[in-house]
This record gives sequence, structure tokens and C-alpha cells, in this order.
Amino acid sequence: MSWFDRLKRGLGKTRDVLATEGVSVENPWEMDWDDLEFALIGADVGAHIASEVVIEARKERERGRSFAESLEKALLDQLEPDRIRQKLRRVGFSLDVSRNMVEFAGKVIMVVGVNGVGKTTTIAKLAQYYRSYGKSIMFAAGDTFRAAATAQLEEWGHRLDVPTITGPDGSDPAAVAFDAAQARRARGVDLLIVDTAGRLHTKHNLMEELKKVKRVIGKADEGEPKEVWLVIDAVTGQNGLEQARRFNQAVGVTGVIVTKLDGSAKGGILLPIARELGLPIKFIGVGERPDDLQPYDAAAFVHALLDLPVEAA
Ligand SMILES: Nc1nc2c(ncn2[C@@H]2O[C@H](COP(=O)(O)OP(=O)(O)O)[C@@H](O)[C@H]2O)c(=O)[nH]1
Ligand SMILES: [Mg+2]
Repeated sequence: MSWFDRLKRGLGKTRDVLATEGVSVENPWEMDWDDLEFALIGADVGAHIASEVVIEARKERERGRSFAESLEKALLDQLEPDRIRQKLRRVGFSLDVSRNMVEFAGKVIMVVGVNGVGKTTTIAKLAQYYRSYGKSIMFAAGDTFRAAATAQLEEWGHRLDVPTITGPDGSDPAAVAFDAAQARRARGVDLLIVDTAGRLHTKHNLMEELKKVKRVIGKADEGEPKEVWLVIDAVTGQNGLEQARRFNQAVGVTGVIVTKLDGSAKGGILLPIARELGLPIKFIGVGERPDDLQPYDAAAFVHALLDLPVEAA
């Protein structure tokens, strides 16, 4: 199965929500715009963006494009990094959207997010991804709060043959991160991926802990971590936005990974993440297997969502 087919399969549920409301390529001519707006809200794009998409799609439709083309263009307008950048610039923001996910300056990626969103699984997927490009990887088991968490990452480490730096259960996650950052430098490993705890995200404690983890990584390796990636579970829908705001405030998120798009009808969450938060989406997860992680590509995403052919992507 090609990656595009996997993406399509992964977005099936969101597509079903749209199809229930009559939004499909097979049904391109008759479209009730209110139904479209409703379907988009159902897919969790948020009321504001849903209305923007409909307005834009109607304009395109009136210019004589097919319904599918109109919708595609309107969705892309919300998701394409260049277009988002333009919009943000207009309101005074700048956004560094890195398209090349293989070559980036950072040596350490700190992965954050609430429990159960898929951090540890995503870390394993990232290791697989970067290794396929020839990079050497190391893990830091920074979720020391849960007994099983370290074991889970170690297990992935064994399976993928990635050295994993651990500490005793309940130990200071910052100490684990510090050791790991030093070990990465000493051993000349290309990339250290740091797992973190995700409990108590509404409480002060976790955020203070994460700030400390970030700080000590910088002590062991100046300027790192250059990347702090937030994992959001698509199933949580609009809640993910609130999580993103909190984590961003605490540790300065540089990128987002949206997981479980396969298990969710809320694929629309990518729109407000991309647009309202201005945070670049780095990867999307569309399944539990190590290769069910893909660099984010707005055109491919929209095409898979609408079940359009890949060549136009
Ligand atoms: N369907 C699906 N399941 C996923 C995906 N990513 C992670 N999971 C599952 O989500 C559950 C929690 O993942 P885990 O990595 O332990 O989350 P963590 O608590 O954030 O570290 C596990 O059962 C994973 O297999 C995904 O993209 N799709
Ligand atoms: Mg975990």
C-alpha cells in the first residue's frame, strides 16, 4: 500500500462525516452549503473556519469550478503553509514553516503532550523515519512518573535497536534528560528524542517539570532542544487546541504532530491548528504501525480527505 493510500485509509472516518452530509467527489454538482458547513463543524474545524471555507468554496464555485475543486481550493487555503504564512503576515505574525523534515539544525527533539495521545508510539515512529534517512538515534525515557512508561520506550528501543537512557521510576525526569543529552554528544549520535510525562497537564507541576527538562537539556548541550514537538490526538478534537496553547505557553512548541487521524472523524482539527495557532504541523499519524507516520503535506492531506487522485497533489 502506498503512503498516499495509507493516508486515505487513515482519513476514512473524517471523509465519512463529510460524505454523510453529501460532500463527495461523486456528488459534485448538488451541494447544500449549509450542509457543508455543518459537515466541516462535525469534522472539528471549528465554526469560524467552517464558515470561511464555505465562503471561499462558494466563490470558487461561482467562478465555474466544480464543487470538488472549489472545496479543495478552499480547504487548501486553510492548510497550505505558504498561504497560512501570508495570512499570518497580514496580521503581523511570522511563521517558520520547515518543509524539509529530514535536514534540520536540531540535535534534540523534546516530545510533549498529554497522556495517551501517542507520544511514545510517535517517538518510535520518528526513530524509524529518521533512521531510514541514515540518522543515528537515541531515546531518553523522560516519563518517569508511570512505571510502565520507561519500559514501553525501552521495549521500542530494543525492537528498533535504539539506545535508551533511563532513570529509576519516580526519579527526576530532568536528570534523565540531562544524562541523555550528555550521552548523545559524547557518542556523536545524530538525534536524541526525549519522551516526557503527560499527566496533570492542567496543573502547574507538569509544566514546571517540562520547563526544567528543557532547561537542563540546554545545560548539557547549548542551544538544545531546538525542537519541542507537541503530540495531539485528533480524537480529542477542539480540546487539542487548548492543550496546544498551554504547552506552547510553558515550553514554546516548535511543531505539532497530530496522531490517530485514522481513529477519528475529527481530521478537521488540522485546520485550526495550522491557522489559529500558527504552529507548523510536522507529521501526522494515521495508524499504529511504525510507517503510519507521514510528514505533513497540505495538498496530500486535502486530496486524501476528499478522495481525489494523488497526481494533482
Ligand atoms: N490508531 C492509532 N493509534 C495510535 C496512533 N498513535 C498512537 N496510537 C495508540 O495510542 C495509544 C497510546 O499511545 P502512547 O504512545 O502510549 O501514548 P503516550 O501516553 O502519549 O505516550 C497506544 O495504544 C498507541 O498504539 C495512531 O496514529 N493511530
Ligand atoms: Mg508514553
